[in-house]
Amino acid sequence: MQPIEMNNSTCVIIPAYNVADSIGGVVSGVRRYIPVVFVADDGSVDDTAMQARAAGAVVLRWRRNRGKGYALKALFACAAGKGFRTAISMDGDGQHDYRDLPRFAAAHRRHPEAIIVGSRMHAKGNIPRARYNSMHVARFFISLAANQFVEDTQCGFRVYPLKRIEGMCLTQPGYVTESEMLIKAGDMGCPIRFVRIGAIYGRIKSHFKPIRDVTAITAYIISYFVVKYTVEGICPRRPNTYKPGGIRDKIAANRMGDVMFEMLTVLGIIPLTGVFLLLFGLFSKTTAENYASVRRLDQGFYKITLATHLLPLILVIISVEKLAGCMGVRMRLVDGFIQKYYPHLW
Ligand SMILES: Nc1nc2c(ncn2[C@@H]2O[C@H](COP(=O)(O)OP(=O)(O)OP(=O)(O)O)[C@@H](O)[C@H]2O)c(=O)[nH]1
Ligand SMILES: [Mg+2]
Repeated sequence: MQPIEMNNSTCVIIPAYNVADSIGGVVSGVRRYIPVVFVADDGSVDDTAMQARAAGAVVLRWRRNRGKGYALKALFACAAGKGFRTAISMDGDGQHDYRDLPRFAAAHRRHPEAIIVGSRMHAKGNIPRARYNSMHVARFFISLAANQFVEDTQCGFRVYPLKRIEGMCLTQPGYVTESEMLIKAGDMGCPIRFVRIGAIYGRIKSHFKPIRDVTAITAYIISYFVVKYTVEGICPRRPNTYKPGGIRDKIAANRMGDVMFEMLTVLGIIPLTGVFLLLFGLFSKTTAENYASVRRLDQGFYKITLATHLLPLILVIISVEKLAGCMGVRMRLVDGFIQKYYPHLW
């Protein structure tokens, strides 16, 4: 096994929570390619930290569990503090195969300025149906916010040029952080590329709670769009709207304020869409080429509005499917629905 030619400026970072069974194998596998591995374990009640250390990782540990996003932020700060310029993030539960590392390294050499994300979307058959569908819908909205198509927005196997991370203010907790990073990086003009990897599910235990985490990601994205589309509406030719420390970050600095803002934007989405429609239709006469990110898409404004307003209908369809399932009727309505209304726009 050859160490990857990524010079000494690359390390691997792994958030790990109660993954004592898998973390040793992940760390020792990774170290066959990249010698420096940082693991962040916050509050695991098993031997995660001990196993990671025994396999040769440097372990950051704190007692209270603070979520994947917090662990990632600590890992980025640690990697940058030790002088690394690139960090490759992986999961510690064995869902990412360290033998894919050379392909990530090759993609990084081809696109040194880009964030490279693993993509499992081609392996639909290996992903639990509900998870795949949520990934499909997330991809539609996150790609829009990031101003480019991102094939799999929920994969944690990624290459980050650390200067991209240092240039943004990360405010969201838990599983929202990784979506926030793609949105902000893309909305600052950072290219995002992908490498196809396998989807490993099966018996692996997940801490991702579909209702809690999908709701949190959706609320954040909607609130982000409200700011983005206000800026795009009043500024000409301005597809990249994110500025570190700007209004969205200021609101998010206070957790309570952030939650309130998200609730208000979600509840107010119908009148807000009307405002954007006015800006799109009327303001465009005075502000040349406003909504630059939307205008480059075929029927972009119409499709985005439709997709946003149909979100509650997905929950209704899922409930109907569940009800039918209880009566012994197997329905697959939601798959076709999201394929139709959350299409690839690029
Ligand atoms: N340090 C830390 N790591 C976490 C925490 N939550 C999850 N992780 C780690 O993050 C990685 C991904 O977590 P999962 O719960 O499997 O989430 P996921 O892979 O996005 O979701 P699935 O696709 O359903 O498996 C694993 O290595 C977890 O151990 C946390 O609170 N703290
Ligand atoms: Mg997982």
